[in-house]
Amino acid sequence: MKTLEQQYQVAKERYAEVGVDTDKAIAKLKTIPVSMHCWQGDDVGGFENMGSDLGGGLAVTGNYPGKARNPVELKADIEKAFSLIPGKQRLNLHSFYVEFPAGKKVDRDKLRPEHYKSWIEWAKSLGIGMDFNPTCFAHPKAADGFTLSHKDKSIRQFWINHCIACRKVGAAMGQALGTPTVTNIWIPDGMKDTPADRKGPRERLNEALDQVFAEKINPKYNLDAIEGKLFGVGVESYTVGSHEFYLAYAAKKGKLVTLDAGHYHPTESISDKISSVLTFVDEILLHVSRGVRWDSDHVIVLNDELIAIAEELVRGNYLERTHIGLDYFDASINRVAAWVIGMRNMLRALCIALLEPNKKLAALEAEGDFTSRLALMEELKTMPFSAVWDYYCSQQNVPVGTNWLAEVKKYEANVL
Ligand code: RNT
Ligand code: ZN
Repeated sequence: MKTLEQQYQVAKERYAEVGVDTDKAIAKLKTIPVSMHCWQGDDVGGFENMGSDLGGGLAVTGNYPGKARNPVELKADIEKAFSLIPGKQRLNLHSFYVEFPAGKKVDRDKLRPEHYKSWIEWAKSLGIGMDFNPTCFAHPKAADGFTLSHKDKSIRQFWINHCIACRKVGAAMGQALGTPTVTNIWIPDGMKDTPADRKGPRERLNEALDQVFAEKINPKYNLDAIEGKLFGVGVESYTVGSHEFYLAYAAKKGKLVTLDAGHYHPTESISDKISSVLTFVDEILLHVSRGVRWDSDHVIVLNDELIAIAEELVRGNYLERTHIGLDYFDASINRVAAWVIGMRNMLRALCIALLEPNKKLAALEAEGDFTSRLALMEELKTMPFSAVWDYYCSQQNVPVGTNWLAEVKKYEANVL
């Protein structure tokens, strides 16, 4: 049996034949952070204990034992996952994972950076950046399904204030950690059945966003992203914050557009949207997810679409303008494993994309030699990228192959 190093050398030669430098690909891969979503760890529960349903068209299914019940458990689970993922990643936190000092609970419109002190210190100790999200669901004031576009001015104002508070928290995180926090706004607002007035809520949302973003924040600390959606369970007929709505808003007002892989018609893919959107906005946030028949938020697998997303980022030289985050929640399998599988798949897809001789492919295309382009693209699918990936994992001191699974099983038995 050849050692990993020997297998890597063979792969390196094969890739060199098609003009790809595997060392360079690995060096680049090391620099791409993926933001891991905290909410896979406890089924989008949060720590406020409001007793409110998740709502907002979000649904988590499964009852696998061992979900994190408090910040200590969640942090430990996240650290376990990180220890099995190569490279340095980020953590994406939702605001309702707040930690209040005993007896000092405040509502979401009054959140302050100090409420996230423990998360920030923890991230600092790990040397990672953080991203952030207002939580405009699972709250009594979101119970009727409307937030920033609510017809009641006082409820609308509550959510505006929540989003303003979250931008400030994001800025504090970004400043403390020395890397900008992307604060992403997603709201559930929409209708189950055909609305008579599509315009009113959208006009209110436009005005609300202007208020949310009124204060300028240094982009070194905080970046604002807005996430559209086609529909959700219970909001099948109309979503106020649609893709077009936010795309137009972001292009006009200089915000980041969030592309969630589950938020479009099932036959649409976000890989094709990246170059369109980045022609008009400076930066994007990705919520890499996997919808099965609907926006079901399955764990991402290494399928054609995931690879296509990574390829687009590499081919278009978009990595510096793209913040990659994951967004899924599966409660039917071990939650730490769900993170590890998805994160490793995202990174593996990036590894494959970095091993593509894209200059060569583009040259063939420019010459009009589509025959050779197809032939080479097909050949690439069975090139030995796994030897490069395994070698990278060993270099990063994380388990190679499925060896990480034994670690998770041990953790499940002893801790979860
Ligand atoms: C919902 C959006 C949103 C959420 C998270 C929890 O459809 O995708 O990003 O999944 O905020
Ligand atoms: Zn999302």
